[in-house]
Amino acid sequence: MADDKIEQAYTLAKQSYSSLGVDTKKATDMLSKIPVSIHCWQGDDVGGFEKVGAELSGGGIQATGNYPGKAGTIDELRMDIEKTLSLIPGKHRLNLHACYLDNGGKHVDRNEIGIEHFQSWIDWAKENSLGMDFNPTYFSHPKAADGFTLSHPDKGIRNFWIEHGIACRKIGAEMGKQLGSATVTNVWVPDGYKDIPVDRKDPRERLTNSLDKIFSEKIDSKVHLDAVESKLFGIGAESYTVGSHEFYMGYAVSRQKLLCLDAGHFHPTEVISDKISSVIEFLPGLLLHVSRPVRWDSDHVVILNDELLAIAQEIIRSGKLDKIHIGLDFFDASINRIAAWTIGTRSMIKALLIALLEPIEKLKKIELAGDYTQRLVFLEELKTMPFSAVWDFYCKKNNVPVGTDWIEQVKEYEDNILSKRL
Ligand code: RNT
Ligand code: ZN
Repeated sequence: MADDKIEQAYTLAKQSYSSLGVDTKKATDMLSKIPVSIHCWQGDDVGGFEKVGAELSGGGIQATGNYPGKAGTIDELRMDIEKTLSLIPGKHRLNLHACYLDNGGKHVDRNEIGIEHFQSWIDWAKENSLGMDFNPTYFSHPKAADGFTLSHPDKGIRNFWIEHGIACRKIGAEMGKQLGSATVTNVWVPDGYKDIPVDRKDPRERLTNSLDKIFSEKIDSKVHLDAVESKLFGIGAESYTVGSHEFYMGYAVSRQKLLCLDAGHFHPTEVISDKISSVIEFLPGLLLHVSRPVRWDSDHVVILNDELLAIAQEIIRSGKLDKIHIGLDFFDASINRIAAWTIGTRSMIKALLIALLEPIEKLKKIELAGDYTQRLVFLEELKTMPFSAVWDFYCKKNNVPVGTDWIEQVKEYEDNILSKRL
């Protein structure tokens, strides 16, 4: 789109918003300060770089599709992320899984990882002005093959995974320290039963004990934050998940950990947008795994749908931005992976912008006055306000492509680079 058209459209939009009492400049200034934690695992279908036997992700999560060109090495993944970042406005974060370690070609087991295996990621993140978040990897491993990790009945296996958790916190803390911004290290375990269990209690007790051991060392919250992620079910764990929502609600509140709400980890009609304000008062913070479930925890690419907008509105309207960490969690292997990242991340940022462009105080006043007729009028009207002109202007100002212009660049990258990968 021509530059002057973008400016003209923005000037008109600015006036429309101003008549509602909304300052577009203030909104975009705020937007530029909200980082989105971009997950590394969209780039290679949750494969990682351990290369033990190149197992699939397992643990009840599954990337489907075989679009060519997935990153097969750390260099390729970094290159793909750099390309993606060049198409996304603002400064963001990289969310890395432990299985993406840089082991220099020598196998290192999960309980033996150290900062040395992630130093090249930290250096790279620094060069790219990225903060980093981290995740222990409790899947794709022989010791996770029977579906249990931290709640495993075998003490030896449990200890192995506890050691992994402890190692990951140390790594996360060092990341946060070096990058000058607290790393959120998020624990998700796939533990559960395919069929109806007899004992639902003992595995939960074991999980509690394992987590307590992992978290026993106190780490400065300026460099590191712990999060725990619940789930409803997984493939092969349909009947019982040890780390259910209620389990982690209780755990996070009692231990004052961040609770991670993944949009795909609840019953199909349940939404995380309504949970944000329900839990935030009782927690030191929240981590969101913004995802898109389609009939199940399918991890489709995030798009600008009603729930994404509702999530963004809750983040902004609640005024709790400082306590909410926004992470993405999707992995679609059936489309170009750089496009997947770009679509999902741009949609997240766009949703935040739309939420920032609401006359929140005015809407709250109308609601408090009991004028639900006007409330509905305004909420309906806001849906067709010219936010796209503000978005285009924001992209241009941040030197990233406007509109669909970015797809040409992705095509070119696919032709020159992705298509040549084995
Ligand atoms: C799995 C969880 C978890 C993973 C990542 C890869 O259901 O959502 O967050 O997607 O750790
Ligand atoms: Zn998740």
